[in-house]
Amino acid sequence: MTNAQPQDAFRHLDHNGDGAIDRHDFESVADAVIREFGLQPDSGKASALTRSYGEAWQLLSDELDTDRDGRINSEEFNRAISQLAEDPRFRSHLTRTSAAEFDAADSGGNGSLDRDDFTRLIRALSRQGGNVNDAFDRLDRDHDGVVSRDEYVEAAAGYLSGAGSIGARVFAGI
Ligand SMILES: [Ca+2]
Ligand SMILES: [Ca+2]
Ligand SMILES: [Ca+2]
Repeated sequence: MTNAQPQDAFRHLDHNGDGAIDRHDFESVADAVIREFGLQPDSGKASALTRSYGEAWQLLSDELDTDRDGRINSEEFNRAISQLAEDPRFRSHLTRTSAAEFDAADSGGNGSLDRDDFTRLIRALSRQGGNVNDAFDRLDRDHDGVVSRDEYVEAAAGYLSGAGSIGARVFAGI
């Protein structure tokens, strides 16, 4: 399967916008989410988030940083991301990371995010100011005004795996 929007994915992962993906991008995303939801840095939710981002960076850099300079530039990313996105080990990493993001934003702990929680989460995850409302509406398929954990995790974890994925459709334009 081909990835229709590697540029979008690269843009999202390059959180500080310096033109490459490195460890600092993952640390700054974790910090942004932890700050946005007022989590204690040593809490279970914050630790799960920091740990899963750290593991995701490790795996990404092992597979994509071909010249081993500690940064994944867009050429390195585009060359191999579609193949990596189909790797079951990578997908299970993404699932854990997405679940940790969701749990950080689920302040009530009831397994659902309302529009406000979701908007705050996406704003923390992405420095882009895209259309979060549309993304929420596409995710909330039963129109009950909340996004469930399964809906979020399936879409977010599938985001990198190609044009036809729910994630690609949901997060397009953010
Ligand atoms: Ca960066
Ligand atoms: Ca590199
Ligand atoms: Ca719903």
